[in-house]
Amino acid sequence: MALRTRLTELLGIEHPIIQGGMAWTATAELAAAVSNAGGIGIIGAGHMPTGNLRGEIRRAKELTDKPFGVNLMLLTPHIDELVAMVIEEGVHAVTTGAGNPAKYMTELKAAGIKVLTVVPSVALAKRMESIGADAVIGEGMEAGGHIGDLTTMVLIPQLVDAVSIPVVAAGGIADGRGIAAAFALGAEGVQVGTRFMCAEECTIHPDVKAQVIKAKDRDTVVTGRSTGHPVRVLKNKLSRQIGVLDLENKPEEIEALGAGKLAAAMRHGDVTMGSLMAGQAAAMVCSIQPAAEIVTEMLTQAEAIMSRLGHIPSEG
Ligand code: TUI
Repeated sequence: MALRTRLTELLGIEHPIIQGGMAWTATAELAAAVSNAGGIGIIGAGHMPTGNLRGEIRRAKELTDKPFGVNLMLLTPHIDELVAMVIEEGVHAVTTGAGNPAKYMTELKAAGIKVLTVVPSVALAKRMESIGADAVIGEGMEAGGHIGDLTTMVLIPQLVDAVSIPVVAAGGIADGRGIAAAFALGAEGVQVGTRFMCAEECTIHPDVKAQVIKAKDRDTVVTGRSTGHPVRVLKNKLSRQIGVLDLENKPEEIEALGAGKLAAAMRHGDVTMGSLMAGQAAAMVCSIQPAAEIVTEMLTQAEAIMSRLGHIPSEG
């Protein structure tokens, strides 16, 4: 059985699973592995310099013939240059995060790139639909990294009611139960981040993968609210220090303390003073597996649940 939706149609993919474009985490290797497994892999640009991202895109092209995409993190200062380069290189899809991509929509669409924007609210979803987004990814606050303030359970049905373009659910989805739940809410696909951190092909430091696997239900915390950019991370010494600065309302000190800390964790394995961005679903990640196995396992479980519930989405 195949879960075919307007999202699989839009992206030309087999399964309605988008791999979250996590900065310093979702490299060409992970993206290509997810695309080869029939979902769509997304390279996370984060604050990456233009030349590095170009290199990642070219490597992904060598590793897969399937559609893949790039996540553009709109807070990065050289975003204009990144957009121009992504258009020049040509990718199938762009997901955007941490801001409003209105400025870039026309040029991305004109280049034939599918644009899926992460939205934390109904208002932004409507605006994105009105300027031509191909789909919206509703991300609940269960997610890791930079988050909005609504939960997935509450955000997704409201988005489905508010827009006509496909809605993808993100935040807290790490197994087939999450996929089935997202479909029950009206989503036509899911975005999965944290579980793919523990894919074999994910190039983050093994000590970070170990922290994700070890995590229990209450092991993440939202820090940096006073900066206006709240971020969910696994609790550690850094998150405790930022928590104190948050209480003291010292956003500049938080920005200074946080600088470079995502790379420190993901690349160098600093699990004490690095920024361990991960979602609440870390508690549901139990092992390191090949990306293809993660995709198959999630889909098999989702399909079993959906047929048990008597809801089998029709083909096409
Ligand atoms: O972007 C993410 N997650 C991220 S980005 C990131 S790198 C970073 N590091 C430190 C501080 C900030 C970012 C780590 N994780 N997820 C998608 C997402 N987008 N979540 C929330 C939003 C969002 C928020 C506001 C999207 C649009 C938005 O619009 C505001 C507006 O301008 O209307």
